Amino acid sequence: MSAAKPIYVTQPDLPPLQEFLPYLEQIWDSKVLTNGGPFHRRLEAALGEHLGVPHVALMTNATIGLVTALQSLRVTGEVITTPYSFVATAHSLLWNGIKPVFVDIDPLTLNLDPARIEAAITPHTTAILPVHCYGNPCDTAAIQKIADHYNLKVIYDAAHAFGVEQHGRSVLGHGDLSVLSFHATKVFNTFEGGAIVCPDARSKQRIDHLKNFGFVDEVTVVAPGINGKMSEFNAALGLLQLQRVEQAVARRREIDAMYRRLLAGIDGLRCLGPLADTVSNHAYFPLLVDAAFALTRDALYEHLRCHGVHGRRYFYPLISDFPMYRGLPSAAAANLPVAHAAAAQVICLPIYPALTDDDVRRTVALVEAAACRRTTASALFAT
Ligand code: T4K
Repeated sequence: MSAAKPIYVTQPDLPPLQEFLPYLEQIWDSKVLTNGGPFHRRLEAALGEHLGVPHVALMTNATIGLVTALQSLRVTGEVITTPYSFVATAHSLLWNGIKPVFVDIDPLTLNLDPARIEAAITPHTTAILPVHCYGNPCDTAAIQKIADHYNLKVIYDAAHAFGVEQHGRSVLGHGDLSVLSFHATKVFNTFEGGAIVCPDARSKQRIDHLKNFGFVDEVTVVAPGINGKMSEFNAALGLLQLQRVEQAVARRREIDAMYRRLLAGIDGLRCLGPLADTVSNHAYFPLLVDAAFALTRDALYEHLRCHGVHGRRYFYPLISDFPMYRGLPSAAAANLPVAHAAAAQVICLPIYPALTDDDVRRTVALVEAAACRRTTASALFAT
């Protein structure tokens, strides 16, 4: 075990505490803590403007956001989704009594592969739930074409995709709804939090009702809603975080470039992306480790850990391998070869604004040291 300072896969970016205190004083003075207060309204408007999207409904977190988005579009039956994601993606379907149908991913983006969607559509299919994994945009045009042809809804799990743009516009404008996460581990955090990006005022209004138990007014309940409201504390923090997020992404971009430069040329490693014509948020730094590398992905993960660098194997195990999903026909390994390969190869290296250049060099030096094991062995055989 290493005595060096541990480095985790991420660390939340926070404003100086003093800057938050005036916001807290306002909350304490007003005694408005939740239920759509002034900070909640201000953050919804500010996010709409910042992200370049028409309507934003703040939520308590992305998981409740996904559950609510599915409810709001009255999605039932079967929904096509990816096994290569955080488990909340599929859980949101089970919470709605919907059957997930897993479809394999594209080997280059690790997002749902549109070429495999049609074969999974049945008379019970009502929607597609893709994930912009690591913030890399899905093939939104191909997915929409299929959805239009089969009259399916599309809800994007955009938990990783805060601020991501492609072809000059926000990726959050695609599909019927997109769901963001503002969890502590995300590019933009409000401690816990999330939002649903809506195309029009009507869909936002339905979500606003659903996240408040279905109440329309004091005596009218129009749907079996849930409590999905963001508190004033989280919303106020979000306003402050919004002032910092561009700088935070800029530092992430530098770290991403440094990793790519320093890791280039090491046999058996591939950095995911970058994608053409895309403004990334650098939410994650996924590295694929293949058979040409000296160690397996898991051995590299343990090697880094032993030296205090805590990368993460996002997303291993696959969702389809968890007990509540593995009995589904679509969860069979033979149906998901690319996802299985990715789950066995990816390690996400630390990336967050406070990560120093020395931290990046230390992480890469550990990877290089692991790579040298094979180089040394091959050199010995050659002599
Ligand atoms: N859809 C997708 C595609 C998602 O990735 C997620 C969540 C969701 C939906 C659901 O969103 P939310 O309902 O959460 O809004 C983390 C997060 O808990 C989870 O939000 C995230 N995705 C997932 C990819 O990662 P863990 O179990 O890896 O988190 P944890 O607690 O091990 O944190 C990772 C590292 O971050 C720690 O080693 C240290 C650091 N950390 C974490 C927390 C929570 C801190 O420094 N401070 C903190 O407060 O799941």
